[in-house]
Amino acid sequence: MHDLSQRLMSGDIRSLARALSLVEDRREGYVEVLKDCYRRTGKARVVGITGPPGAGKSTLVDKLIATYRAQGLRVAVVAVDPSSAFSGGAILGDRIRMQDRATDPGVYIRSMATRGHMGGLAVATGDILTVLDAAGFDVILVETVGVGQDEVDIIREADTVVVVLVPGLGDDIQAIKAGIMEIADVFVINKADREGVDRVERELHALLTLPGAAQGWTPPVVKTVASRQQGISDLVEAAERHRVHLATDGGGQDRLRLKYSQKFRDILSERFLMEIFARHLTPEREELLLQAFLKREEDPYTAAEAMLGRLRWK
Ligand SMILES: Nc1nc2c(ncn2[C@@H]2O[C@H](COP(=O)(O)OP(=O)(O)O)[C@@H](O)[C@H]2O)c(=O)[nH]1
Ligand SMILES: [Mg+2]
Repeated sequence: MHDLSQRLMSGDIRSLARALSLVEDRREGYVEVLKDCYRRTGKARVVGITGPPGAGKSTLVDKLIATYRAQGLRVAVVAVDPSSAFSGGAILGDRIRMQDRATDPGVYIRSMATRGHMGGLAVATGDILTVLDAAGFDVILVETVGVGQDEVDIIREADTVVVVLVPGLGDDIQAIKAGIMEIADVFVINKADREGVDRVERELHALLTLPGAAQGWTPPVVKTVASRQQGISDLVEAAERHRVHLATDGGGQDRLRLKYSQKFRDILSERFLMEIFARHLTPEREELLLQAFLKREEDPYTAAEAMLGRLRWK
């Protein structure tokens, strides 16, 4: 066993931080740490919180931390916010908001770098969850901005997906319907202190009662005012009901199977790419190939086959 694994599993927070960086940056030894951790996973429950920027996700996360802590549970938070890659502002804001949690040893908050993951952001996030699970956290909250495919993939790592909406986003409900709406297990209408709550609620219920919408589980709709701690216990309870549903209904197993078949394929493609790049494709070589593709002197299919061939005869 990697000595970092041993130490993070015994609760050493500094080793945990080092292991997470090792894994996130894919540095020497990261696979060993993941192998060690994998066997110790399956205990944490992962709750994903997604929704448009400014919906109050971080505020909700902060209140959820407080609620779970009051139940004696250890809580980790993974903040994945692509917008912070441009401004740096979002994450900083989150840090300040969650500052009073920073001194609690039962809480661990981690921001994900959103760029430079060869296997993709979702794969990196999944691995971070594996390490946190092995480190013994009871609840892991993952905050993402629900916009692109990356975020949909990340949120699929969660056992329970909470989609946060706010009043006054009527058209947006239609817009996010296709992607995030489908994977919502619980809906939150946050900022319920604002006008237009009834309208969002009506629209949501209309969507949820569409033919074929419900399959064994109809996502409950919870109204919250996160900034005033209202509705948080309803949200916790809704998430808990979903956990019980997953555990008792066959749907939970199907979901896990799907998740792990995806995970395995992701690992295969990432390892494959890493192997190719490490052994046979220097940046210079890649640049030459690119030039050749652009000039139509070479085609990418033949080039890919040539790479495959090299792996075979290695
Ligand atoms: N009026 C109102 N404001 C809220 C509520 N929840 C959060 N906010 C505010 O909305 C803003 C964005 O919140 P934040 O948690 O950063 O949103 P995020 O981008 O989804 O993480 C902050 O100024 C919060 O104080 C709420 O229930 N009602
Ligand atoms: Mg946020």
